[in-house]
Amino acid sequence: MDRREILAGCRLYGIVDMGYVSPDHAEEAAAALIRGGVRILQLRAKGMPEEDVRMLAYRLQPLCCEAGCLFIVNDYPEIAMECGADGVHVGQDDGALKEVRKMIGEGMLVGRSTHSPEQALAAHAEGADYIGFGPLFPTGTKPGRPAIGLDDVCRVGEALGDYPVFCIGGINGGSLDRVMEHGARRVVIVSWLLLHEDPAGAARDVIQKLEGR
Ligand code: TZP
Ligand code: MG
Repeated sequence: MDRREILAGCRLYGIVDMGYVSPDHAEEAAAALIRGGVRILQLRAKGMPEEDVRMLAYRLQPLCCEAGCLFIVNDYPEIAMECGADGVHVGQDDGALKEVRKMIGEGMLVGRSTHSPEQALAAHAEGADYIGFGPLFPTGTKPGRPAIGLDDVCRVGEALGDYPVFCIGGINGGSLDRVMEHGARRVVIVSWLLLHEDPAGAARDVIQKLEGR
């Protein structure tokens, strides 16, 4: 299946965030999320030396590929291209999307973090394949980034139609219903899944809820 077709069907976006996972357990964390039904998975390794990120990317890419799960590398378009990832994820401070697209080409996916409706619409207009929208709630995974709350979720969803908007930030089994009540159809959940005693089961439950709407 085409990358963008797989992306269109993704409701839960998983992240192997190296702030929560020891390098020895990266595959295990990825495999659990994939077992739970995650079909888009990002490697996020803030503060790690580039060489270590590259090594992890080379380890996770085949695992995702075999499972039919899109593999996205945070911050490093070059590593994403080298290891055969499906795409790259960049933040607001990572330069113009046009430049990233020029580097990776049309076939690979590019995602952008957005923190306001204006940024969300801009990323869409600039050709991001999907956006993260948040943090909805305060989160230790992205410290110092103010929560934007739930009020704009519906507005962004309505403005962008079927375009993949993944709500992110502080979402867990307890807050998911409220996030969905505000119109979210897709979410990224990081720490709650990675620290869960049964990440696969928890991911499965989340996907079931999201697909039920
Ligand atoms: N961007 C906005 S919030 C966030 C990122 C990467 C972290 C989300 O992590 P968690 O643990 O699900 O709150
Ligand atoms: Mg970045």
